[in-house]
Amino acid sequence: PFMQNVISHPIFLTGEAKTTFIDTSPELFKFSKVRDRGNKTMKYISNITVNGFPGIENAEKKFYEPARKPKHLVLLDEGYKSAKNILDQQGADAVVEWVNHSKEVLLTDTTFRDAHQSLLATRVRTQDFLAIAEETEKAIPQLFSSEMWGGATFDVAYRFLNEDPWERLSKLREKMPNTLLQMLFRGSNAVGYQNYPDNVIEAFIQQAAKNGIDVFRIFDSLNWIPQMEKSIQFVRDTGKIAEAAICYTGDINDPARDKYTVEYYKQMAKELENQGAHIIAVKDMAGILKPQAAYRLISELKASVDLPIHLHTHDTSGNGIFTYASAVKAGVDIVDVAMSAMSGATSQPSMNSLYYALLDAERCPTFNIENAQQINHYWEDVRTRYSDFENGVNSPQTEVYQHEMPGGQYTNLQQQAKAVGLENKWDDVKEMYAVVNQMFGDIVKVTPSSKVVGDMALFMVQNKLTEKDVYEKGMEIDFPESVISLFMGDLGQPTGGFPEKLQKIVLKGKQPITVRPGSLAKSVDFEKTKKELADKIGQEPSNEDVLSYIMYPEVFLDYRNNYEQFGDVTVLDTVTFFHGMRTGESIEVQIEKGKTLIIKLNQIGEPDSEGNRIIYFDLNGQGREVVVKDFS
Ligand code: 3PY
Ligand code: ZN
Repeated sequence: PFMQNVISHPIFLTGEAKTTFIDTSPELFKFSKVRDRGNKTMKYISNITVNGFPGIENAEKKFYEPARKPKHLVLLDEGYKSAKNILDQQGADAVVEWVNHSKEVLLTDTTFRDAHQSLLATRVRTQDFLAIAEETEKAIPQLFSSEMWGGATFDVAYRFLNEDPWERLSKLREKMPNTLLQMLFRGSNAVGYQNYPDNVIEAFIQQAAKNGIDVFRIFDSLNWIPQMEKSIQFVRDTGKIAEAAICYTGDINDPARDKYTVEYYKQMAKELENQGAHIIAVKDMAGILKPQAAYRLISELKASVDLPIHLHTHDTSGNGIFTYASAVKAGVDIVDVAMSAMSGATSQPSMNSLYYALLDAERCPTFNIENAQQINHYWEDVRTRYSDFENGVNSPQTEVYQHEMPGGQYTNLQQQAKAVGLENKWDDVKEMYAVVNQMFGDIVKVTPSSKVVGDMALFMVQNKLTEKDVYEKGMEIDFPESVISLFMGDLGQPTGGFPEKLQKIVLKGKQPITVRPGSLAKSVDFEKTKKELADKIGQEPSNEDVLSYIMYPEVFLDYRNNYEQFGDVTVLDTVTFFHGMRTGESIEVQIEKGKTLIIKLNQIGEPDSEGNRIIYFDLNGQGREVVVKDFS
């Protein structure tokens, strides 16, 4: 095909083709580029078809009807001014004012982030968001924001979905120009599991703001404000909205849990207000804020600070709507909900249910419920494609009040347990999680501190260790790296300090730090890192690439490596992405506007003595063969 391109090229035909002709006529390579992409895509499909997708059963690919899309939406006038329009035209303070003056409760839709992080191990792909993004914005323009980035979505995108999270951001930004896009930011831990130098935090926030994030929900995994201050300031510097979160732990109405009292939360809210937060979030990441406690906490916070209060919960216990209704009565300004089909259980409460729970009440949110129900049809259908990642929590689990595990961690820890062969010991792991929390001194449990508690619980169950064993034989035990790091002070300081006895056992003579880890961390030299990365990937990286590489060096390089091998797999439909193809099946893959590959899988050959199979395809009608190693 290349030679055909050459001899039919107009320059070649005039006889003017010189030795530079090939170099200066990139169109000659157009054909081979498409073919190259086709080969890479078929290589990916072959591998998944033969070996399955990591972490899920390699079962028969199921048939699905296309996901239903909204049939008719009732649209608002063109002139409607959304929260995003206010931010862009009048700035962050004007948005705060607007929220403060809104009589009804406002909503953040978490469907694109926390909902699938909490229900489907964060595995929902960009393609499935993009297909409904525009309609969602049109259907419910009254939303305060859409939480669609941050938390675990960042590294899961690279690690498991072969996707660039920055691309997800820019594509959603394009599709939702009138919606505030919100991210979950782990303070000094950014979107990772460890502390990063201040200049990395600053650069990350600047880049995220530039690429489209409007609201940064900033939290610290130990509620240690020194770990949040810089992030709040960096967000303020970009002109975007700094929402500072208080992570809710314990039970304010239980006198036995005297570490995290109403006073504690009020104090924290006031400090965050003084630090320059625009909004205070109460982040009930596990869903343990009970309805009566919610009424009390929100009432007290509203009386203590002038800022809007944004409540986040998970519906694990089944009490989410009741908690929100109580909070709404107490004056909460914004609450986090998800599309019904992506709500409930370890996810957020349902937007649609909340609407009806508050109907005819003074502060019922204003939006078109039929529109929301139509958008929900789409999610009912899309969720079925991710059934392999369901966490099995199909009914309310009040034991969350005992183990206090964050909804966003539930599926991840479950996967971690499965990976070390403990899937049948899941109940033991949950129980041990509560034991470890008390051993650690009753700490705030949210990423990354929750991951440390989870690692320790898994470690103890795996090694059949009791709490007593740890105190008695701890000096001979090599604890997980994350546990040592926590007790070293690498994630900051917990309320009331570390339990000294356990700290000594874990650290075995090492000296912990008590200052902010970022004050000791050396600044990253971005230019140098850029060069180092350029050497590794053989091309000039973007600033986004450099930030990702700093946070996840191996994950990022693996992603690049996969990209080299398989090309852009985000263009594959979700079922093919996870399950490959059936023999005889044809699929269409749009690799770019106007360029579609038609791929037919004809036959899967028998493995040779080395386990290699030949997979026979037609690519746009021409026979192709791909060799793939069968690892079974
Ligand atoms: C995350 O940090 O990923 C969380 O969802 C915390 O709740
Ligand atoms: Zn959450």
